[in-house]
Amino acid sequence: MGGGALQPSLLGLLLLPRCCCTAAGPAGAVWPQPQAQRSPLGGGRCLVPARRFRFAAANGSAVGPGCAVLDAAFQRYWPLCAWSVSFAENELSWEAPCSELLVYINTPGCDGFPSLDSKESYKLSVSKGSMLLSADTIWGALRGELCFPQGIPTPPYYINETEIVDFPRFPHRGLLLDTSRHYLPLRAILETLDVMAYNKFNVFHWHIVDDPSFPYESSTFPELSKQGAFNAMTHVYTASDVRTVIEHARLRGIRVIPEFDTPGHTLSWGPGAPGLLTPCYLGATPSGVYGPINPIVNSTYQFVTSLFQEVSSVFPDFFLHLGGDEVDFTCWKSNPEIRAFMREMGFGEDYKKLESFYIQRLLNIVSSLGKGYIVWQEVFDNDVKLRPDTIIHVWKENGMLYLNEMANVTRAGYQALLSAPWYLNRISYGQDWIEAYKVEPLNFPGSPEQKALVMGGEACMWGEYVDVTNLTPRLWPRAGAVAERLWSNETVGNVEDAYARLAEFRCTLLRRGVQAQPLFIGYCDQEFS
Ligand code: CP6
Repeated sequence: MGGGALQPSLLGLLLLPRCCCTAAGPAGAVWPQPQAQRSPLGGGRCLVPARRFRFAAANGSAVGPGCAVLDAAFQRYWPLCAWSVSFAENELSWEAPCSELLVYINTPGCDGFPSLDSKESYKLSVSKGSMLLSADTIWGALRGELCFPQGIPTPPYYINETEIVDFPRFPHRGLLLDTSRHYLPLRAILETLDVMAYNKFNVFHWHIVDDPSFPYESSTFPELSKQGAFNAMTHVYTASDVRTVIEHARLRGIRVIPEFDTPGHTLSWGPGAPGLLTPCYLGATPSGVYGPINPIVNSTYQFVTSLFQEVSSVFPDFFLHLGGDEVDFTCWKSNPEIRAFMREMGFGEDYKKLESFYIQRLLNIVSSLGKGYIVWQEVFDNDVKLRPDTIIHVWKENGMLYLNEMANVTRAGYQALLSAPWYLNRISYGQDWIEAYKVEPLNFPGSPEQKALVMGGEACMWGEYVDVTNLTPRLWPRAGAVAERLWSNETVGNVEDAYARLAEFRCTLLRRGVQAQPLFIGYCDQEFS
């Protein structure tokens, strides 16, 4: 996108109601937009009596008090709800109070983890004197959010008679954080998970290690972070940190999928794992520089077996992200032993075959550990033999050619995830959330069966220029554009309408203490800072 001049279409937005000074109509305040919402014409409404208001399990609910997910949600949301900001006066004398929000959950289960096939639908109904949130599972109840609507700016807190029936368009709605280019303190990750939940994101893709640093503290190979972290004392994620992230995410219905990207993007692994990386050569002698993981020695496969054994037991999700992107062949080409191996294997000069040889063995190892896997698109592009349930993650932009890749991946029968148009680390002058918002993941030629293989997508925050100082404002509310695209109905796409709701949602985030950046000119009713 060009910088500088405002696009004409943006000028129209100047005329919109400014951020947050609108009375929060029930339709206006919700982000992402529910699948169906109606306010029955009886015009009934009820008052939320702030002092007495409570959440409770409904009669007959399969999940009730004592369920940590539910109890924690009640505790989190109470202070976030607008009606808790100040107490209405004389509230007892008002009509038809809604003094409680009842939660009804159909299926028992509270101790597990959310998964790709968790049922996330919910129904929220407000009628005279009662508010009911019902869902099939605890994960659906979490998507209902307990503040209804997402924030009513001023007392008294009336809620119009409303019914919301809601469910996600795609089951995988992720956010990638990169903790290798810059270390992100635990607190920043936990806060990001909070805001993800407000946006109905349900996957935290933890790009935890990469070339620059290895902050994951491995119990099997402690030297990896001792030698590979920016600072082995302060810039590591201990086993306890990782458990904290996983539980914080679980309580919000968010899956944690770690990425241990190989055979490229592994320079930081070298110092803590002697013999793992390929020594690059200058002529006949090692140059002292290292390349991708060395795919021709058995010790490599022993190492990755042990590492992924650990990772598989530490991270409960069925899926691991195995990377496989951007493998640079120059080092492999320079190494005489690798060249000899290529001849022996009959690979000729095709180093993609060597890459596939490594990936194939890795995939077998991970399969035998009982895990599923997600890989970046090169693994598919290079014709690696894949399990039919593999998920291919499309990341190369090539203009709009990523849609062709979505078509190719799904035509081959694989499930696909889209990230190519959603790099939030990349910024430009103007309202760049609009571009992300306008993306239509299914806008490629293909059969209905192909479209059904699109599991969703992920917004990415690559870390080259992002650390804890700018993470939050760069992410929010821009990531919300991706969240709505992945949650809401295909028909939800009007940019002016989205602008009004997103600007208001951003004010809600400020009220909740999240330093979300402004979309454009305007103000929030209450000043927070
Ligand atoms: N790091 C890793 C990155 C990228 C990838 N893998 C990347 C490169 C270019 C763009 C976006 C992301 N920074 N490990 C590719 C998936 Cl435009």
